Amino acid sequence: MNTTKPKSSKITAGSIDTEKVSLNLLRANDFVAERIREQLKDILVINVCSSPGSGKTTLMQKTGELLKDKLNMAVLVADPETDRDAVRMKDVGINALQIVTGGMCHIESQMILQAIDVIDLENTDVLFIENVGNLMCPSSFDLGEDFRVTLISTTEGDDKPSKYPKMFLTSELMLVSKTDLLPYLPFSVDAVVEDARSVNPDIDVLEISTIKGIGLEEWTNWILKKHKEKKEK
Ligand SMILES: Nc1nc2c(ncn2[C@@H]2O[C@H](COP(=O)(O)OP(=O)(O)OP(=O)(O)O)[C@@H](O)[C@H]2O)c(=O)[nH]1
Ligand SMILES: [Mg+2]
Repeated sequence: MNTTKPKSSKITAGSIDTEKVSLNLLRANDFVAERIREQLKDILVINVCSSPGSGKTTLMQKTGELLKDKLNMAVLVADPETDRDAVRMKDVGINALQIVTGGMCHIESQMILQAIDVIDLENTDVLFIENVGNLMCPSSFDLGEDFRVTLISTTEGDDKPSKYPKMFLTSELMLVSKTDLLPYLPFSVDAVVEDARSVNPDIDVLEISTIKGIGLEEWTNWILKKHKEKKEK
């Protein structure tokens, strides 16, 4: 049994500690997340979050291409409607399953529990969960992942981490995406990193441009290292 505190109980500055003063309404979600963690103990599970359109699916497509000779990957991808993202991934040969949330703004762990029964995980080393595009709601829901990775694209503005703190507080890695657009935008990488670290001093940061291939070696090395560490556990 994992004894570390669930991510749902991580609180941002100024918020109320529900553990002490009221019911933790996410306890059922945390319980299922723990079952997923036990079931997927041999697979590295990464929950990929961001605002809509920050480049999650494009990154998954490219990651599949870069890792295909090293690791078998699968993706569970959630959107409120359509199967467009799963189709995009399948088009490039990735084992992907679409979760349509029917308008819900996040994934809950019971959806993952159902999905892992359907997707073929027999030969999977790394399971990515592409969350619904949203910097708010997904942050409270533990999906049984080993790591949470949040993209922040240069088009979103460098002041976002403190405005949506729980997502950055509960993420192990922040990917500053679309850096190819930096010459055209009033966006400071230093400022966004400082803002994210004011919320979560431990957050790792990588700068990437998926379409220009910048920072992707560091990203795939990060995945390979985490996979190796999990295997050795
Ligand atoms: N300039 C630039 N555009 C990018 C990059 N990566 C993705 N895009 C573009 O950004 C747009 C959104 O990319 P997606 O990969 O669909 O983003 P997403 O986060 O999966 O979107 P949702 O699933 O709807 O939340 C597309 O038009 C991509 O081509 C990048 O590195 N640089
Ligand atoms: Mg997508």
